[in-house]
This record gives sequence, C-alpha cells and structure tokens, in this order.
Amino acid sequence: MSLENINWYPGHMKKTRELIAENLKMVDVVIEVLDARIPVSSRNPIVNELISGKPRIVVLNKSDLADEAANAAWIDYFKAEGSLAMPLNSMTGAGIPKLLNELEKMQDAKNEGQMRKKQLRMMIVGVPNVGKSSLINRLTGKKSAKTGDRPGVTKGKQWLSIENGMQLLDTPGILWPKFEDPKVGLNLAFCGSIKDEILDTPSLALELITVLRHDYADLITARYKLTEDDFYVDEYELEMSDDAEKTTSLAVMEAICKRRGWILPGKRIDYERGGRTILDEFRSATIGRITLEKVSHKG
Ligand SMILES: Nc1nc2c(ncn2[C@@H]2O[C@H](COP(=O)(O)OP(=O)(O)O)[C@@H](O)[C@H]2O)c(=O)[nH]1
Ligand SMILES: [Mg+2]
Repeated sequence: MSLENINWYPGHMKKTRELIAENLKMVDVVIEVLDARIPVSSRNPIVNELISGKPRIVVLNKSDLADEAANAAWIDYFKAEGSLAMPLNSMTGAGIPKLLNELEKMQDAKNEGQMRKKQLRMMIVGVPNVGKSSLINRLTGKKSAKTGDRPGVTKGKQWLSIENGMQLLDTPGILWPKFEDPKVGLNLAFCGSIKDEILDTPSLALELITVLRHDYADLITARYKLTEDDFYVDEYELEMSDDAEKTTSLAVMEAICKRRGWILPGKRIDYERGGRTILDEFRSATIGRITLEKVSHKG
C-alpha cells in the first residue's frame, strides 16, 4: 500500500456508526479519546453528529509523548469549542484523578434535587490505537480489558463499575479514521496506528524527517548530533531534484545514518535500519516530546 493510499474498512462504517449511535443512547457522557500528538488526525468528526449535544470529555491521551506546550494549547482549543478537555497518560494513570473528579461532578449534577440517586453512565470512543483499552483498564483497575479492535460495540456488552458507582460501557466505540486528507494517513502511520508491514519504512521516516526538520530541528539536532552542514544541500543538487523538501530530508537522513553507523557492507547507507530506528525513537519520545499537529496549523 502506498503512503498516499492508506485506507480503512469503509464497508463497516455504516454498521459501526449505527452500533455506536445505539450504545450512545444509553449514556450520559461520552469520553472521546485522541492521540495528543495528532489531535486532528486521530479525531473523526462524525463523533459530533453521533453524540448530538451530549456532554463530552475530550481526553488527550499519550500526553507523555506530546509537547507540553502544545498539550496546553489544545486543551484551550477544545475548551473554546465547548468541550471539557484534559491531558492523560493511560500508562501511568497521570490525569485519571482529574478525569474522575469531572465525572463525579457530572454525576452530582445529574442527581441534584433527586431523591433516588442515579449512576452516571459513560462510554469511550475513538479511532484505533489512541489508548481506549488502556483507559478502560485504568478506570476499572483491571490488569487487562478486552483488546483487539473490532468496529462498533459488540453484543452482550456490560457495564463496568468505576469509582463512586459510576458505570462504564465495557467495550469502546471504535471509530474509523477519516482519510480524506493524505496527511491524516501519514500522521497515523508516524504514530504507529497503521501496521508498518504495509508501509515502506524508509519513505515513511523520510516524511517524518521533513516534519521534524521544520518543527523540531533542535530536537533532531541534539538527538543525532547533527551540525548545520547536515541540513544543507548545495544549490546544484537542489536544482537537479524535483522535490527540494525530500532532497533535504534525505540528506538529513543520510547524515543520521552515518552518525549512528547504520552502514551496510560496501559503505552503503542502511536506510531500512535508519528508517525503522528513527520511527521507533519518535514513537517512544526518545527524540523528545513531539506534537505533529499544532493548534496554529488548524485552518
Ligand atoms: N506512552 C503512552 N502509551 C500509551 C498510552 N495509552 C496507551 N498507550 C499505548 O498505545 C497502544 C495502544 O493502546 P490501546 O489501549 O490498545 O489502544 P486502543 O486501540 O484505542 O484500545 C498500546 O501499546 C498502549 O500501551 C499513554 O497514555 N502513553
Ligand atoms: Mg482496544
């Protein structure tokens, strides 16, 4: 599959949508999970239609991997949009107390002036790999919740008790990513949300380097001990290439490979190993905390 042509399971979309809409009828609040590094690409705006005015909490998960200043800017952005929003780390649980606190406030509001207390019911929605299952595990304190991404919510669902009697639907609503913009496919691929086997690793890494050169030049410079010269391609070479961005990124990639000794016999550059490692080091935030989509980029 080419990078320009990453696609999802369109056949399931209608069914998924119906299932999620059906389940949403039963809940008081929707928790929309996004990947903090790519809040636009990991969001499917169909959620807005599906929840039709229901209260929502936007969770910027994997906030530990994202740029802290960008997290704060996105929180403000979602608040301005009218949604409660908060950063979260479903691996460590950082942010969970605040999330529970907001949910409890909603439960109290629901019960204000009521004799018989009702439990707040909620559901988690999001595209694959944003951390829905990890969040469910965190909220329920379970070691392992159901994993495996299947569209929609399966039959035989159950309510899981979380704190203070609040009820969480055991299966999240799995939305499909919206791929209209080719950047979305790339961003999801950078973050490891699309199986690497179907992508060309060196090409993907090259695309990532282009983004990092522009937004996080200091981080890649520090991580890979680059010099200014490594970012410089001479004018003749640029003139000969039909894609100046790509040519420059290739020069940076080659500099990284040389610096790290990713060289094959015959002094050939090991693009495969270089590409894989650069992607891994981005995904694990070894390069640093990076947000690929900033509020300011949003049109
Ligand atoms: N660093 C980090 N990794 C996370 C976080 N939440 C989930 N993950 C990882 O992201 C991957 C996808 O998580 P999962 O819960 O299966 O996502 P789901 O497909 O939405 O259910 C797993 O490898 C998790 O360990 C987080 O807050 N921080
Ligand atoms: Mg899951």
